[in-house]
Amino acid sequence: MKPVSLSRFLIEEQRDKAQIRPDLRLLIEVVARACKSISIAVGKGALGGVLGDAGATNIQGEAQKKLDVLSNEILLEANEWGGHLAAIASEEMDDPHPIPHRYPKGEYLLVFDPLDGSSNIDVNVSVGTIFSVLRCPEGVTEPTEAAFLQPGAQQVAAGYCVYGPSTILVLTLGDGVNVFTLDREVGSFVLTRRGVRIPEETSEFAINASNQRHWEAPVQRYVAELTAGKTGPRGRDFNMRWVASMVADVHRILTRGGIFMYPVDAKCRDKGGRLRLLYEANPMALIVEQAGGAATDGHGRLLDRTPRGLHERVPVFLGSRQEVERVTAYHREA
Ligand code: AFP
Repeated sequence: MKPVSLSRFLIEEQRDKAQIRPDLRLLIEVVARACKSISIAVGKGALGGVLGDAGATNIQGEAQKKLDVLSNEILLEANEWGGHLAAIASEEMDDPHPIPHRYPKGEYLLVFDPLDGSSNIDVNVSVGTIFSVLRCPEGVTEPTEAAFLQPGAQQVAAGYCVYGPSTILVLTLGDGVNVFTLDREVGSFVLTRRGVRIPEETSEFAINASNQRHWEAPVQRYVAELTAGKTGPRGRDFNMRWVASMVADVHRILTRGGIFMYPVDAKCRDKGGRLRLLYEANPMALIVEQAGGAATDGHGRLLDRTPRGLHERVPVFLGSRQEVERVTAYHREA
């Protein structure tokens, strides 16, 4: 069968299924093109002169890598002229980025983590871009932070691009999850997996086990049962993976199942968690749910939370439905 390009897929979603509007199709194509540029920059490694620290810190108090700043600029420059956005927000910027007055505005808000997992760049481990699309509230012509503070269930689209052995774009428009692989020779994303489903059951979990002493009781209980293996209450052995790049960990789970956990721990309790709700947890939660998985903050559905700030952090439990439901039940019992 002839390969289906991202452009053709989006046109069919728009024309045949009326699933998306022309402006959203344009937005997704522009973001995908920006991800291609980021993939090229990341792929150059030391030869591109963009490894190492940028010498600045972001609002999260994290040292910015040169590629964090470059990726952010690539996404801003690609998206500000198109006329499909009312504003842009990013992990790397304290406040929303207004669309310059010389360009028309559109009905969507774009929020992203331009380069997630950036502590892995200098050691050549997969990193990625995570993005989320919301509608700008009716009548809001100069969107401020408040315009972005919508529950994740309001997202009209979400996706990530993982820069690994191959560059893979994973996308949901609210009607399932589809996977596109970058054909570097042609320079276009090609549909390589349609209608992804996460296995309900899994024997693989992902957590930063070095924080074990800081975990709350439900997480202590849940992980202890997994590591007890065949002779323990779960009656089978489990395996562990932790890439420390959410995009890579989530992509593995989307591909073969698993549960990803970043609970509140003593180190990040005062901030409410480690991962950011708007541009890490929410887009990943929508993708995981659209693929038949589940995503909670330990107590309730992540997509139901109303964000209290652009950079709000939350606990994250997502992946194979049976496991997420189990660890969430343990929180409720506690
Ligand atoms: P960086 O972008 O600062 O590397 O953080 C990556 C991340 O936000 C997420 O991608 C990982 O799952 C998580 O942090 C890793 O956290 P630990 O470094 O505490 O394991």
